Parts: sequence; structure tokens; C-alpha cells
Amino acid sequence: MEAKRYAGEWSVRYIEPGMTIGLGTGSTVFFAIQKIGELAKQGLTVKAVASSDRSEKLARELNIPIVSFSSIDSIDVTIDGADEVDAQCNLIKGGGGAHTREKILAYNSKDFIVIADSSKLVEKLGKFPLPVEIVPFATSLTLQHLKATGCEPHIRQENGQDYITENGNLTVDCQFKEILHPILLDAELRKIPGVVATGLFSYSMVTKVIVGYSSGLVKEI
Ligand code: ABF
Repeated sequence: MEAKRYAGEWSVRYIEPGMTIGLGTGSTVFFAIQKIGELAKQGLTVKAVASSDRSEKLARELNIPIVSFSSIDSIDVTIDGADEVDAQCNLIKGGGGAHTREKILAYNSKDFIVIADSSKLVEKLGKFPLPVEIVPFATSLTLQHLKATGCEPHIRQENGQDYITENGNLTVDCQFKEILHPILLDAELRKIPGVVATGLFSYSMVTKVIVGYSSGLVKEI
């Protein structure tokens, strides 16, 4: 947990007064939002858009002004976590169930800063099951198409029921043996009607990755 805190707190140095910032979701972002709250208390003026109700609630509790996505043209910097980061800085995200909104934030941000503890660094993506958000219609057919791409797809459950995203959809966790070509796989999956968004984020979206270590070391990639 300390390694996550180091990465989260380090990331706020990229926030400047007057910026519109994107808030990701997860236990690493929690520390970044807390730090932004401290800075706001000391007079930093920013506004924020959040990728989830959880992050929005936390930001509001800390008096960070939240604005709706429809009221802004772009985001200066988004800070978000990841489930896996490969050697090229491609990402798997979505373990927390919010990757579709997180991708919209990242895509619309001038800078997208990823924060992670060192356990998230991998040579190749794929040990972590890839989250894919799908519409809850013709689910069994969509699952067949997902399976045909080479994975074992499992509809995510929470408290014995299907996990429903904040967009009203299902999440399918797709276990691949190994993801050799993340960008090609993302394109292949997105061709399937019913797929809303995958948790694969290309390196081209990422400005930098901030990695925290339990020793207190922080590295930027
Ligand atoms: C979000 O939080 C998700 O995309 C990702 O699943 C998760 C990161 O995990 P952590 O809670 O360890 O920060 O960013």
C-alpha cells in the first residue's frame, strides 16, 4: 500500500493552478486524490472530472470542485492506475470496473499519467484477465466471439450477481495465455458488435508511468 501512496503522491507535481484534471479510479488514485485535496485546501484552484462515482464522491468530500464532462472541452492531465504495465507502457486496466470511462478521460487528456506500484510491471500483458465491457444483449453470442479470439471469457460477478458497470453494462474478464500484440488485439475485440470498450490502453495514450516501490523509491518511465 505504501508503494501505491508514493506513486500517487508523486503524480500531483504535474498539476498546475487552473488546470482541468481527470481523476481515475482505484486504490492508487485514492492517494493522488487525497493529495490534490490537501493542495486544494492550501489554495490550489483546479476543477476535476471523475471516471467513477467512487472517485467523484472522494473528491467532493475533499472539496475538489467537480464539473461534468459535457461542460469542458478537454482535460489538461488525467491521473489513473493500471492493473498491468508492459515494457512498452501498454496497459491493462479495468480491474476496478471503470475502464470505459477511464479510456474516455485518457483519450481527451493532453497528458495521461499512470500511477502504479512495482508489482504491476510485466514483460508481456495477459496474466491479469483483460476486462471487456459489453452491452447486456445477446450475451452468449458475444461471449462466443470473444472466445474465438483465443481467451476464456468469464462474466464478472459481484455478491453472486452479474457486476453491472456505471454505464449499465456487463464486464467480461478475458483470460488470455499471453497478449503478444495488444494494439491488434484491441482492434480485433472492438470489431465484435456488443463490445463497448476493452481494458487495453495503447502506449501511445500514455505520457508517463510513475512507479512506486515499497522502499520509497519512485521511478518515472
Ligand atoms: C483503475 O484502478 C483501474 O483501471 C485498475 O483496474 C485499477 C488499478 O488498480 P489499483 O487499485 O491497484 O490502483 O485505474
